[in-house]
Amino acid sequence: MLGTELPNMFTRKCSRIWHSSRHRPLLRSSFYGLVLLIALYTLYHLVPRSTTDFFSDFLNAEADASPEIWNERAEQVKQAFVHAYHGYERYASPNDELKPISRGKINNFNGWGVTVFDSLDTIYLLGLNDEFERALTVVKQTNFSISVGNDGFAPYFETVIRYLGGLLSAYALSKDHMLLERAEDLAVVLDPIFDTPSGMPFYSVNPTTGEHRGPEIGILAEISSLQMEYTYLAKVTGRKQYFQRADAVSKTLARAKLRDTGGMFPIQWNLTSGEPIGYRLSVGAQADSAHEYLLKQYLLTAKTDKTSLEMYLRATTHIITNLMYISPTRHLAYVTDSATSTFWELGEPTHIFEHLSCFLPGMLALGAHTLPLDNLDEAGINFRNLGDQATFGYAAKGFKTLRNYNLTEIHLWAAESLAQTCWLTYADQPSGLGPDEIMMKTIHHDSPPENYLWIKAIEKWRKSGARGPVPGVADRRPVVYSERERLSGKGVGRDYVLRKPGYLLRPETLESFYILWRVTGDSKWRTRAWAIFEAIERETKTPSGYASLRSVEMSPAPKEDSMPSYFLAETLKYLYLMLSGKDPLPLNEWVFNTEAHPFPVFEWSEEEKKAFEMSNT
Ligand code: DMJ
Repeated sequence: MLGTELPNMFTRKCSRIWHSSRHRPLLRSSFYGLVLLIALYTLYHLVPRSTTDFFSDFLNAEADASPEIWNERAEQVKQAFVHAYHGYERYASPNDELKPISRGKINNFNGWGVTVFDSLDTIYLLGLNDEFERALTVVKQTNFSISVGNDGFAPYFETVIRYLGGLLSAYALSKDHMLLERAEDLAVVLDPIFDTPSGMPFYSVNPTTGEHRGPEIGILAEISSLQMEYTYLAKVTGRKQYFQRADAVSKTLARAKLRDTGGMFPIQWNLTSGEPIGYRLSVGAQADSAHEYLLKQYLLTAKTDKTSLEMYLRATTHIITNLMYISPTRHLAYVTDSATSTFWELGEPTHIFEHLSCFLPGMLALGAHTLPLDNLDEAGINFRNLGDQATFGYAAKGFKTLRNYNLTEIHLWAAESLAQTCWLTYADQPSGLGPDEIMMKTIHHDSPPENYLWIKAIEKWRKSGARGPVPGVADRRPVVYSERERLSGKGVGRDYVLRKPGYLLRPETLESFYILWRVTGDSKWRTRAWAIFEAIERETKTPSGYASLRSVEMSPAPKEDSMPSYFLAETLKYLYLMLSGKDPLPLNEWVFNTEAHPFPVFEWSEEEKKAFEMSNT
C-alpha cells in the first residue's frame, strides 16, 4: 500500500500547495527560477562555446565600462608602478633588481641599476617627475667601465635591450641630452664585442679591458636584436659607425643560406662564417626578438629598409605555414618549435608553447596594420619570388599556399587565434595568470604532424564554405581545474599540460593584447588586460613590490623572490597604455624595441643616406 499511496499523497499535497493562493507567488517564481537555472546550465555545457560564451559575455559587458572607469583603472596601474619602483628605490637601488619578498637586492645585469635604466621611459610617460629626476642622478653617476658579476663581463643582448634601449627611448621622449651622452658612453664600452668576421656580436664583453667572451656559435636572438638601437643611435648622433654595426648584422642575415630551413633563420649561427647551423627553429626563447626586429627595423626607418621586410615576410610565411598548429579538443592555435629534421621534412614539432612566444600575435597584428601586405609591389616586393625554391627549398610550398589568401587577413587571423590561446592559458588557471610553458597534447601516432597544422584547418574550413568562426579565432570557455582534479590528474577538457608552471611577471601576452586593441579596436583585449592586472594585484603583490610566481595552478599562488626589471619596463607600461584613454605613442609614429622602449619613426635625409653608405635603402 505504501508504495502507491505515498506518491499519490505527495502529489496531491504538492498540487494543493501549488494552487493555494498564499504560497503561489513565491512558489511559482522559485519554480520558474529553477527551470531557468537548469536551462542556463544545460546551455552553458552543451552549446558550442564559440557561439555562446558566458565568460566572454561577462567580459563584453565589462568592455562597456565608461571612459572614467578606464582612466581610473589606468591610474591603478600607475599606482602599481609607483609601488614597485618605490620598493626598488628603497631597498635595492642602485643595484640591479629588487628581491620583493626578502627586501633584498641582486646584481644580475652588470650592477649598474638595470631597474632604473629599464624604467626610465615608463617613468617619463607616467609623468612621475620626482622619480625621473632621481633616476637621472643615478644614470649620470653610473660607471659603465666596470661590470659587477659574471667575472666582470657584461652580457651583450640584455645590456642593449634594457640599458641602451631605456636610455635612447627616454632621450627620444624627454630630449635630455645627458641620456644620449650616456647611451653613447655605453655603446663605446660595448663595441669590442663586434670582433667577428660576420659582424655578429659575441655573448659578453668586459667593459674594463675590452676582452670578449662566448662560444663561436651564437644564439639568434642574442646576435641579431640590436638593429633598432644602433640605427637610432646613428641617426641621433650622426655617427656612421653605429649604423654600420646594425647593417653588418642585417647583411649577414640576408646572405645566409636558408635552403634547408625553408627560408627561416635557425637558432644557432657560426659567428666566424656568418652561416646558420642546424635545423632548430623557434619563435620563442633564443629566437623571438630576431624575427621581431625584421619588421620593426623596417618600420623604424620609415619603411626604407626593404631587405628587412623581405626577411620578415619569409619568416612569417614559414611560421604561419609550418610552425602553427591547432589542438584537437578546444581548437587552440599555437606556435611551436621544430627540433630536428630527421623525422619529417619540416622537423619534428615539440608542441611546446612558450609564454615568450605570446609576443608573436602582437608582431603579426602590427605587420598586418602597417604593411601593404596585399599590395607588396608598392613596397617594391614580389611576394612569389621571395619563396624561390632553388634558394629557399621547401619555403616555396608555403608561399604557394599563402598566395591563395588575402595576406592581411591571414596574418590577422593568425594573430587573433594565437592571442586567444595566450589568453586562455591565463583564464584556465585558478590564479588568473599564465604559465611560462605548456605542452599541447597533440597526438599524431598514425598521421603525420602536418595534419595538425593550423593552415590545414584553415584550408579545410575554407573548402567547406568558410562557415562558422575561423579556426582558432573563436572565444572559448576557460577550463579551470579544481584542486582535487589537479592533484589527481583527472581533470578533463584542457588540451595541454603545464611544463613550467611559474609566472615570471612577463609582458608578452599583454604586449599582444595592446597591439590587438589598437589595431582591431576590439575592447575584449583591453578587458582581458584588466582581468590580468587584477590577478597581478591579487597574486603577486608584496609589501615592497611584485613577485614572480612559482606556480599559477593555485590561489593564493606561491611566490618567488624576484621582480625582473622588464615588469616595470614592459608589463606595466603596456597595461597603462592600454587602459588609459590616451594614445601618446601611435603605432605608425613610434616603434617599441623588444623591451618595450619606444623609438620614433624617422626618415633618412639624402645626405645621411650617402654619408652612411646605405646600399640597402
Ligand atoms: C624581455 O626582456 C624581452 O622582451 C626579451 O626580448 C624577451 N623577453 C623578456 C621578458 O619576458
